[in-house]
Amino acid sequence: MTRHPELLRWVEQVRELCQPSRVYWCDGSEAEYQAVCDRMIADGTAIRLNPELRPNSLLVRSDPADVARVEGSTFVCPSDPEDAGPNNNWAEPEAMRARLRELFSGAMAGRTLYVIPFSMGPVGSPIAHIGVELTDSPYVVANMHTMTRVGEAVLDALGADGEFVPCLHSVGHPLREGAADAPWPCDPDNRHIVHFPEQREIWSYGSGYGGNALLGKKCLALRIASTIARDRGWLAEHMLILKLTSPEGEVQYIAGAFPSACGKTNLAMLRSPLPGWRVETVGDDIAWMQFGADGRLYAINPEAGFFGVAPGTSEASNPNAMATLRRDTIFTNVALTPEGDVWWEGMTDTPPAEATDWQGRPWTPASGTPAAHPNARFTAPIHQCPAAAPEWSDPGGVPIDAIIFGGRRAETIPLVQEARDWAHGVFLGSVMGSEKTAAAAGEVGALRRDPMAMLPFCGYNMADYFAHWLRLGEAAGRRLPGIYHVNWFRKDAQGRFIWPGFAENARVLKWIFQRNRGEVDAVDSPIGRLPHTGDIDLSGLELDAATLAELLEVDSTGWRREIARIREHYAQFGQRLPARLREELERLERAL
Ligand code: O2Y
Ligand code: MN
Repeated sequence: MTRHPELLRWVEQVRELCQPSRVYWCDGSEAEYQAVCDRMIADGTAIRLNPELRPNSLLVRSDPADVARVEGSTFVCPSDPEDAGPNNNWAEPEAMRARLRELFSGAMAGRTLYVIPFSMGPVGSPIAHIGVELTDSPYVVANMHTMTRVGEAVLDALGADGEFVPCLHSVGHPLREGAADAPWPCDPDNRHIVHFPEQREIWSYGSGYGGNALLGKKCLALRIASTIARDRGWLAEHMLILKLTSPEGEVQYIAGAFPSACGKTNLAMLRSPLPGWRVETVGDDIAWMQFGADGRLYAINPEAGFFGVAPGTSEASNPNAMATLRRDTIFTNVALTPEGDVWWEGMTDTPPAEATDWQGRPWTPASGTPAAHPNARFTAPIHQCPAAAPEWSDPGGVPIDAIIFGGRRAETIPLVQEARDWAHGVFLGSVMGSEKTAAAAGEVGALRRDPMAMLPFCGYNMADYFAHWLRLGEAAGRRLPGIYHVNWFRKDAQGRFIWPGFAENARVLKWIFQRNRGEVDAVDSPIGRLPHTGDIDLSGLELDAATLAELLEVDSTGWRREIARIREHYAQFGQRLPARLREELERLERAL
């Protein structure tokens, strides 16, 4: 139990407001995990998969109206709307609190209020932070067990007066006496995912899904943590962290920011085709980074699991992910096979002859609808990943040697470019963007600028966020990581991808590694430093030097078009945009 009076007071206030039938404090034990899984099975929320094929694993089907993060219903509420910036939905904080109190009033009637003390990052790490999620969803409890560190050790670390982020969540579906429950209770018409950055509070109502409900992830570890990081001089980023080891046994750590649908999890778990080169995983989604006394930037992965997209994951695209989810996994919105195992589009070349789709309907390949929802997910522990680096849970973090920004761009943006310096790197991050795929809402191919892949996750005005990045690079005595921009998605005139991507991206990682060690030169160009074509290792690959040259060329016409579009993107930030970024843009224009 806790000795923390403020925590006890808050739980009592929420109990009075939400009127649950009981309060349960989570201890993080295996017995507790099994009990909430059994609860979900008894409630009709989950199905146990065939234990011989997928031991200790569940399939959960969500309500079809509650299948993804909802950016339109996500709010950031500082007192001054300018502090939320053009990148966030703002609402007047007191009006929003009044609305939330209405929504939460009696919202947990007939349900258990679970108190989940959790640590983002290894318990006791100087970079870690503690949150407490109050929720009426057993699905959230089970997922938080895998995604974070839950339990008594967290309460011990919190002590009587430690700092924690209060995270209140309800599915918004009170259970009236004698009424039957829904398999996936939710209130999709009234969803509110609300952040109060000044008070460091999160309130989430109406959705049970992923980023809306597992409040340690996007809400705490990115939106709230980004504001803490701004105030305290560190970085909370939407980045994978990987460890790259050369044949000589030299190690570098690389952090990478990519918008969704760019293969971030695949890159974090990549199996290198280059003899002797090895990639290991520290994290696939979020990095918290602080400068150490030696001036280096140290990163931890604040999470303990993967909440990965299932469709497209296969032995070919990501064998390490497939091995990770062989057991002890919660699958959400995938298809069920007659043998009691899971399936999704892209998992095998040949689909099953029959299955039950993500909505519980009979399905065959002739159905004409996907068997799994495009945003179907697996929740699996990192320690089950064969590629997990032993230091994935090191409390001190790993020293970052390079930061990669990337997007999905069919034209103009080269395979890889190196920033001249930190400020140029911040410029590259501030203008990055990605073209929409069929999996995302909106017109396919339309470009969405997504600076540092943080557009949906930066908890304050993005212009101030750029300034924060620039400031961090200006402090004396720092050994800053190199910054790079990559693009695996260039297409030829026929619309075919030019670069093979997936595991072959290891060839670009090798060049970055060698650049960091000063082992290869680069060519100065108007857009930054580019590789000599001979320095990208193409051994064993059917890609000739001329094609590589095309991937690395400076397309002046394309860049001029790009500059005009960057100007439009920057205009939304008005005078708040750091002058240094405008200067970088002008310098690029002059150099072209
Ligand atoms: O749709 C959701 O709720 C999940 S979103 C998500 C999950 C894991 C990693 N990244 C993301 C994301 O949207 O960036
Ligand atoms: Mn993400």
